[in-house]
This record gives sequence, structure tokens and C-alpha cells, in this order.
Amino acid sequence: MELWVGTSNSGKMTEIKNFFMGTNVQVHSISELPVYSSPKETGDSFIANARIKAKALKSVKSGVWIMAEDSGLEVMGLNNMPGIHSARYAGEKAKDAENIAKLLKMMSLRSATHREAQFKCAMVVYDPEGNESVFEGLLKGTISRSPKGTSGFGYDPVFIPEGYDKTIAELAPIEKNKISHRVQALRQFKKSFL
Ligand code: ITT
Repeated sequence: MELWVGTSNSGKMTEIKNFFMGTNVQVHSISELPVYSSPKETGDSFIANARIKAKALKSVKSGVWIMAEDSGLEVMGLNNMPGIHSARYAGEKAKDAENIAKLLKMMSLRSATHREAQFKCAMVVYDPEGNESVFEGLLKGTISRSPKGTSGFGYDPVFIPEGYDKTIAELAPIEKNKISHRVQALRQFKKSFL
């Protein structure tokens, strides 16, 4: 199966490639296309944005499997922010470290006592005939007081999954790929189509 993934996030791409390793799925990314500009994420939900990204790739790549996902972090003490704005929380071109710094600052400014948080992933898949499927994943945890660890990407250095005493960035990538919100959605994809 040839699967094209509509993401420009190399951290996501690595996790998706690792997930399908050893299967008959050949994973391709938009970086292999000679010209491609990612669409604006104008949706008001994770699913809407995942659909925008999947449809954009489908419009230039027909007759293959297409997947895109939208994901983010919801923090209870911040009224579920940054949510769909996770990638650009500290600004349009914000780096992961800047987003994390803003998150910790917002939590201290608001004296946010509710450090419970969750990662969400919505994945939209089109089969080669253009039929759509949607899969979702959720990982609950808490936000740490300071960043720890170097593995993964995004908010991994400040997210402690439920049942763990380390941030995701302190876990080996193989451990993250057993529990993550993205892997939960990917497992449903695998169960449905492989
Ligand atoms: P694409 O839209 O090109 O896929 P993106 O990084 O802009 O790349 P999103 O719009 O879905 O992707 O935003 C996801 C953001 O949420 C991501 O940049 C991280 O800041 C955060 N995030 C999502 N999944 C994460 C994970 O597994 N670990 C840490 N942070 C994560």
C-alpha cells in the first residue's frame, strides 16, 4: 500500500514511519513532491483542519492512500488552550521551545492549579477511490513545572503521561509510540485497512 502523508512536521513523520515499519505500507511525505505548499489551517476543530490538509494533498495526488492529521495539547487550567493553536501558540513561526515557554508562563500568570492536560489527534484518511475515514486518539497527562528531556517534539518536554513520572521527552521514542494520541489513531487505521 502506498500511503502519502500530508504533514510538514518531521517529528510526526518519524513517528508515522516508525509505526508502519515492517508492514507492507510504503510511507511517503510531501517533501518528496517537487512543488507543494501546505494549505492554511482555517478550520475550527482538529478534524476540520485534518480534513483541509488531507484534501489539499488528495487534490495533487490521486489514486493513492492519503492521510493527514491535526493534533494539539489541551490544558485544563488554560480553558483547553492552546488546542488547535498548539503549533503557533507563541506566534506564526514559533519554535517548540517558544511555545513551551509561553505555555508555562500562561500557567504561572493565571496561577493555573489545574495542570491536567490532554493531547488530541484527529486523522483523516482517503482511500484511492476517495472514500473518507476519520480516526481519533487521546493521551491524558499533566504539565510539568519545567521542561525535561530531549526526545520527541513539540510539548513533549512538559507533558507527563498518566501513570508515568517522566515527561514524554524523557521516554525512548519506542515508548512514546506505544501510548501516544497519534499511535492510537494509527492503530485504528491499521485495524480497518491492513
Ligand atoms: P502539519 O500541520 O504540517 O502536520 P504542524 O506541526 O503544524 O504540522 P499541527 O497543526 O497538527 O501540526 O499542530 C500540532 C502541534 O501540536 C505540534 O506542532 C506540537 O506543538 C503539538 N503536538 C501535537 N502532537 C504532539 C506530540 O506528539 N508531542 C508534542 N507536541 C505535539
